[in-house]
Amino acid sequence: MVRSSSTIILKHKKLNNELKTKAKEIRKKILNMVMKSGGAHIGPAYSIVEILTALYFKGLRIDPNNPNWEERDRFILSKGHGCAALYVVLTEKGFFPEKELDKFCKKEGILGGHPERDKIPGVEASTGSLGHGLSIGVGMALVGKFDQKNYRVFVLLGDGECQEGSVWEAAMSAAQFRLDNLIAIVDYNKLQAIGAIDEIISLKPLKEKWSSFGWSIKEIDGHNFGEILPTLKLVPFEKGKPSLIVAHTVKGKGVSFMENKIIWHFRLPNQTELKQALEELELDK
Ligand SMILES: Cc1ncc(C[n+]2csc(CCOP(=O)(O)OP(=O)(O)O)c2C)c(N)n1
Repeated sequence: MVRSSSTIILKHKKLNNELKTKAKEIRKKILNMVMKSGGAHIGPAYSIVEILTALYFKGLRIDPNNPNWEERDRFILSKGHGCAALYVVLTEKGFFPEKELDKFCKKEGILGGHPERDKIPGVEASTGSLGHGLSIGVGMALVGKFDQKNYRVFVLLGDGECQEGSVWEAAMSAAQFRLDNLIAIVDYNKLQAIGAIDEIISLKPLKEKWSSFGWSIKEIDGHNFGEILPTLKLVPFEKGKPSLIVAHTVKGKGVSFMENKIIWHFRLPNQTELKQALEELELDK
């Protein structure tokens, strides 16, 4: 008995370490990709690397060889400006060749500054105009219920994005329709494009707001695989209710001078900063 529980702990440790290594690789590839194109949004992408890594490598039921498989789980990146992270994760999973990353934001490529559903294998919804992903997710989840399918719909939202009224309309309908096949994740990094959420329109108390809208909630550290993976395993948190994961994150996570600095919402590093960032991403942190 003791041996079997220590074997399980070791297995979890090994998996978490593998995913940490994967996340580090993904951050490096994001940086190299945006440097080639001159298009940025590094901070918003770095904030969601662990969430996407956990979803795509351990959470979602998907088949990269059959991206339109009817039974697949659906994932919507509602904060479409964080797409650099999604693109790298999709290539790592084999949805399209890695060389596409070299054409990010170029007219000869498929990867635009915001994700487009009809161009990119694995992208379920075109996003970028904030506030729409959850409504699209409600529609997909509703169809799943009507058609008696077992797929789940995951929607990743920005915290600033939650200031949009349409998010709350979608949240109300999801509860009304008892969509326990819908899981929203809020990337709660406390910063939006031009400042701190609390100084612009605070979301507090975030958990209580969603809960009063009829959702079942769990709160986690959105960079810790030891918390993300077990939480994903628990969905739906309650039968008959949509689930919300409030993921506490850091904008620009992984590079010290980018972390929590609003300027890295848009900025591209100069050569000295690039070198430092890549060096830091090599370190075991
Ligand atoms: C409807 C709409 N309004 C404004 C924008 C411009 N915009 C792009 S990113 C962003 C900030 C979003 O903040 P948040 O949701 O907190 O995401 P984060 O930057 O932290 O990833 C804004 C306002 C947009 N894309 N869509």
